[in-house]
Amino acid sequence: MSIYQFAKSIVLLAGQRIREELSQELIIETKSNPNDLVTNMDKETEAFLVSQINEHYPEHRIIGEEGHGQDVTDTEGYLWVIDPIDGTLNFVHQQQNFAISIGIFHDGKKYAGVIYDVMNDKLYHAEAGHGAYLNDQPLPVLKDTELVTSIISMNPNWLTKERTRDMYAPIVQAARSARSYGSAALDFAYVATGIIDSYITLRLHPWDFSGGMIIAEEVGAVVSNQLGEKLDPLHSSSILVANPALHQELLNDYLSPYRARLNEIHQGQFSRR
Ligand code: 2AM
Ligand code: CA
Ligand code: CA
Ligand code: CA
Repeated sequence: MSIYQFAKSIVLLAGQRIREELSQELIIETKSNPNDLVTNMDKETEAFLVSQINEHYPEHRIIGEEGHGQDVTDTEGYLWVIDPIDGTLNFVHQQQNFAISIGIFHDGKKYAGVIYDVMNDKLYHAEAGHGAYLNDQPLPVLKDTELVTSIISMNPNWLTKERTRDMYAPIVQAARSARSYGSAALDFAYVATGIIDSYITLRLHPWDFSGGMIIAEEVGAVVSNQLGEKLDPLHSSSILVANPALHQELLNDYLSPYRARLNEIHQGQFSRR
């Protein structure tokens, strides 16, 4: 079995475990603030994935949101970047609209991405250079769109903050419409399938974007930070993902006037809440 096949198989197993345990009462704790939740299922799912990887590929290294991986500071060899439950708030409040996300890199290069929409049993996956799939269906390359006919995804929180309102309100205003799904991984998957045309957010961690970046780029999406720079699996970043024409329009017409502020935000002087 290839590493790619193995990754898909353990994600499907992890999803099955989550579905089976959904009726059991969750243990919910807070992390950085009262709205930043983690449950026993986040931790158990990450522990399961990490133990499976360790057992089959002891030399591979792992970064996981819940800390079951290692402290990784370089990208040598195989690197797994794991979010056991992306969309924990959706998981807790809705028992749906959450995903397992994995991005795998080899010597710093993209190798494979897997995103599993657990409750809808939809597996988005891609091996770099070999196209992206939803379950067994190949995903077509994205068509270019203009903002006026595009649906974008953005968390409305960004429109309530003084520091970001003037940057993002014109985008929402000019777009055909805006959505907010509450799972970064699913946002990437929705761009990859053309359900939305762009996903724009100010701060994601490597486990939020790694799987999605690899899948979205396979269908021709442009994935960068909001300064147009490449993402790196070891660092948190702002995110702009869209089909090529829309990516360029958003970058040139809407975000580049705010380069100075975005640079400041990138240097970590802005906290999300
Ligand atoms: P999580 O559910 O794995 O924590 C919700 O808008 C999206 O942003 C989810 O993908 C969520 O991932 C992520 N997210 C939640 N809190 C965040 C934070 N403080 N910084 C960055 N990303 C966050
Ligand atoms: Ca979290
Ligand atoms: Ca996440
Ligand atoms: Ca998570």
